[in-house]
Amino acid sequence: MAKKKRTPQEYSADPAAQEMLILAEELGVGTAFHRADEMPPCNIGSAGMCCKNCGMGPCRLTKDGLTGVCGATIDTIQARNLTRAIAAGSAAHSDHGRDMAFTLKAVANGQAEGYVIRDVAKLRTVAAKYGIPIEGRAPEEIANDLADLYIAQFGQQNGKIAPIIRAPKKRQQLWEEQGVIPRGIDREVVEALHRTHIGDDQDPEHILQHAVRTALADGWGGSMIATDISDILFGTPAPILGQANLGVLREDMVNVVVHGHEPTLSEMIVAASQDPEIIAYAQAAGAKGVNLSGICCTANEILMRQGIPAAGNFLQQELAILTGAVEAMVVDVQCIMQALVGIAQNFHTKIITTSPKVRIKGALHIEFDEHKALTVAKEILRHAIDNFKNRGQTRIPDIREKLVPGFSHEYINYMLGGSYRGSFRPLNDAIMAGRIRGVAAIVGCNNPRSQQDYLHTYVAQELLKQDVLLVETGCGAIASAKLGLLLAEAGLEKVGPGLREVCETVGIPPVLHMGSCVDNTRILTVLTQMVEEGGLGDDIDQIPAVGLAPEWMSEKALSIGVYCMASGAYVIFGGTSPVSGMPDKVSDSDLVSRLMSEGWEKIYGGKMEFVPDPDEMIRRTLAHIDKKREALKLPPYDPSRFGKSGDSRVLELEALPLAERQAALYGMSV
Ligand code: SF4
Ligand code: MSK
Repeated sequence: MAKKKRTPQEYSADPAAQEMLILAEELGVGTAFHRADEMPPCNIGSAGMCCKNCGMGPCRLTKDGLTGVCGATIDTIQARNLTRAIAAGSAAHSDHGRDMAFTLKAVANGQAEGYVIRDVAKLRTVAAKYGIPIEGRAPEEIANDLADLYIAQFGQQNGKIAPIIRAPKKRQQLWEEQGVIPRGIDREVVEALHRTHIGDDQDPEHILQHAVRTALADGWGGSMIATDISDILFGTPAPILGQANLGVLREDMVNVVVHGHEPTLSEMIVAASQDPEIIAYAQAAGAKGVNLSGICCTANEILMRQGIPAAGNFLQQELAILTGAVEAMVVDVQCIMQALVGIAQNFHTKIITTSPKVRIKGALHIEFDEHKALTVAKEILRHAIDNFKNRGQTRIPDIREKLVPGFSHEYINYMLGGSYRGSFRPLNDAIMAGRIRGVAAIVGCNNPRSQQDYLHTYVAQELLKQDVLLVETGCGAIASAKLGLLLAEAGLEKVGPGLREVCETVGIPPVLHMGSCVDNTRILTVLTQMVEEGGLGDDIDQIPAVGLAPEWMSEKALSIGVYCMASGAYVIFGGTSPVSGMPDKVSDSDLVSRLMSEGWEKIYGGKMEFVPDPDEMIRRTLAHIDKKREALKLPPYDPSRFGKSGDSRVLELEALPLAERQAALYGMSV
């Protein structure tokens, strides 16, 4: 059968990406989109029906009743495969958190060149949560104690990881009863690998219980640590104007694109790019200066805090190089395609790896060391500037969109209540009144098996019409940014009447960009604070809220999905289920899927489902929100009650003659 090849418009919903994909075809250069067409997924592996955990296999369980050579059933194999993926995702996020903790330790001891503690207030708030003394102590002393506490969470053997105390009390009690509170972050990841080795844990339900504990070690452990320390060192985000899409690249400047996940090096590159010595070096090379932009979650980190533009999300890493205008793509960890080196060979772009954990054959390696970060950052920029003279023909799409990112949970609290009485009360009240029907978090990756950005933005736009407030992170947030949904004035055209009133009153976009993938922990904090505020039940599972990852692809996404589920959220993934089993479901092969939906819902109040159709995702999201509203005895959603205040009411009144306006305002007769 001939392979189906899609058009650039079918590959991506983003016109800038389409332009680059047309160019790729003209130049005969392949990208992930093309490779996805040429490499159809293995339908045995993608459904979780293959085990290669030992040398007696791989065993492919394609028929009813088949077992592996060791006797493992399909349910056991699917539970093991899923748990291994979650362990990898949890490890990736958590190892990022560990590196941040070591950086904090170095900063506290004056051993990290160029770094300072930018958010002392957050340092004190976080330290106080754990009983670290703060009064009368220098920030460095507090930071040293917090770094020690956080470093200890990784190797801790018994007890509970410290950040667990930040979850709602009732949730902590439930986790305690279920035996899923992580003892130590590394311990849960190691045990996940141990349990899924040949001849260990064979009971799917028991294996999945440990998958939950491993994912919680990510969400309420490694990721939360990463977010806390990034804010302490680089500043807690607050709204700032930014730009997104490939049109942020500049003809007249040296373009350096930072890609990956960790903010430690990229923040230093931001500082170095503004150094007069570097600007002069760039000018001597014939450029106006260094233009920095980001891809993936490194983009989100520096966009949230510094307003540095985002060149795009995951599937734009290769397309940025196709512009011919990128002097250097500087990568750290996670979501970096090996194909970058091959595609860069068609242009002058240098791929520079920087993490001691990541090398790619053919890339230039300049190792990052937080003890001399500014020196390393300047060295990288000099390489990029030296490469400017090698630039050939360029084709930068003239497409970019403004956005306002920077909605940390601290800022949301502040914007709703003000600096002296920060509070989630107005948000809870708006949900209780029905102005906001519910909240949805749209997070996660792009996947070239579906049209880039389409699922993210279609689901987002439909939910906005239904008065659902959106919070977004990762590549999903960049997809919405490219469409202008992260701007108050652009986004408000497209939202329901009640949500529109709230956004106009508070002055926010209807889609709040909350950061990178590790920053999904900010969403956990928002949900916890909504519970603590009162009126929406006493645990996260009672809040009318849903999490969606419409275009997921990474193992980290699976870990995020499971820790959100275990925290009480209904989580919907798009694309293919890694545990779908036999297509006709004639046997027990959907046991794992059922355990993850009905089974987990009975235990945790949250569930996780894979739903490929976007309209069905929306239907299930709204049904869940309405079910939770009903359980809380809130008024049923009725958009006709709203839209009579806010800007629309002001405009309506302004159009009236004075006497009629006064009558309407003060209840006087005309
Ligand atoms: Fe096959 Fe069992 Fe080995 Fe897996 S662990 S490859 S099912 S024999
Ligand atoms: S970068 S994990 S593609 S969100 Fe965090 Fe984007 Fe997914 Fe990577």
